[in-house]
Amino acid sequence: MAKNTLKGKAHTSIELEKPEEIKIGIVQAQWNHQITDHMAGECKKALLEASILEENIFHELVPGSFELPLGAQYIENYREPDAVICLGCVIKGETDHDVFINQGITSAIMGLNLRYGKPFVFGVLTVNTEAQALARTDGTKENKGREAAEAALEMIALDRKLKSQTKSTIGFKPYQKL
Ligand code: RBF
Repeated sequence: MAKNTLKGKAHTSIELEKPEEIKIGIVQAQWNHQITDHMAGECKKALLEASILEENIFHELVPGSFELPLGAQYIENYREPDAVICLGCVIKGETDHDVFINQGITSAIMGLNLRYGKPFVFGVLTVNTEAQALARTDGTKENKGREAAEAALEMIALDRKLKSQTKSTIGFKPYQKL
């Protein structure tokens, strides 16, 4: 059950049946890899703790965050995962590059969610400084990679729950995956 917290996401315990059947993609940007390595490490750890099998985790690297949506789509096309987690870190510089990259990847990742009807998790830090990025990934208080893994599992659980509650109907399909 969800527990209320003042800031951030309420804690939810996720119970997944047959975790050995779940396949998850992780696509990681290599830009700012000191940060994204941490995120990917914690993300993978969280998946393994949830009993996802190591061989069912497809971890791939792309050059930068701009490449995350296409990398995620490749994993979708060639591995047919239940969810893909996109991990990146865009740090503000002297110019507005961060704004353009962030806008592009946010809407592209949202588009993948709706196109494929499955979770493509937005695990991209959009920060002003490296210190802000480290504070969100060092693991002492929070790690956005771990949170991204939890979001993927939560959405898979929601999909399974609603599917199990949906009666098959004649002549009408309320929802159909591509
Ligand atoms: N990629 C990131 O993941 N994080 C960044 O902070 C970042 N900064 C960039 C700044 C500039 C000026 C440019 C041109 C690219 C940057 N990239 C960054 C790389 C980008 O996501 C992509 O890999 C490249 O633009 C190649 O398409």
